[in-house]
Amino acid sequence: MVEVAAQPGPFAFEPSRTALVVIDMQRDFIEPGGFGAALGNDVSPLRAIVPTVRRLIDACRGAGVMVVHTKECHRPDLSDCPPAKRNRGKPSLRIGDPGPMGRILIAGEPGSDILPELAPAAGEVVIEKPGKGAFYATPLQETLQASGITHLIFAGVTTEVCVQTTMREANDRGYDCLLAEDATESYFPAFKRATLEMVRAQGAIVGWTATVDAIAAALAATRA
Ligand code: TIU
Repeated sequence: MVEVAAQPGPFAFEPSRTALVVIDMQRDFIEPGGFGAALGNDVSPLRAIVPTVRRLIDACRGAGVMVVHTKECHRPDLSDCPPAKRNRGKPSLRIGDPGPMGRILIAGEPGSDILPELAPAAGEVVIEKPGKGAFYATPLQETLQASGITHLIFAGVTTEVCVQTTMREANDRGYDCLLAEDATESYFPAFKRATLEMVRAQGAIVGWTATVDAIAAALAATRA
């Protein structure tokens, strides 16, 4: 068993029954000209977490923790993009429109790619998801069950949208969840702060939070 110094208390897990879920570290959310920028956001704060996410991925790989990557994207014919999603708000480019990194949020386009620094390793699961939550309309639950996974560690973007939605979905499916505080980011600093607090409030109503240093130290201790 590994025990991480977390909030609101220690988070204990068996590495072989745990998966790291890296949410949507895609060019479309982190680089100019993608979906995040089209929504009117300054995307630059998100890039700052890339080395920390990388450190967490490496720590998990080294300890035998399964690594799963997700990508928010839609089929080229938009058959999995509800008009309510595509027509929401007043973005400069809508889902499916051509942009500088190809069509916005479309599977197979350069913008939908995971950042090269965080590229999935051979054999790692990549889940393409049409929604904010990674369990909705995807094979994630079956994939985790087939590997005997009971605990999940979360990283990625954005904290209060796709990360939090997926953590809540995971809770209802019976997983214990840990959010890596400095390996997640939001376009809105106040929303990130609030999400970390609401996740761990009420005795970890959604889950635990811990730093990547704390998670990596706990994983390294098991290998020593
Ligand atoms: N807009 C925003 O904050 N997020 C998303 O649209 N998707 C994810 O969080 N991945």
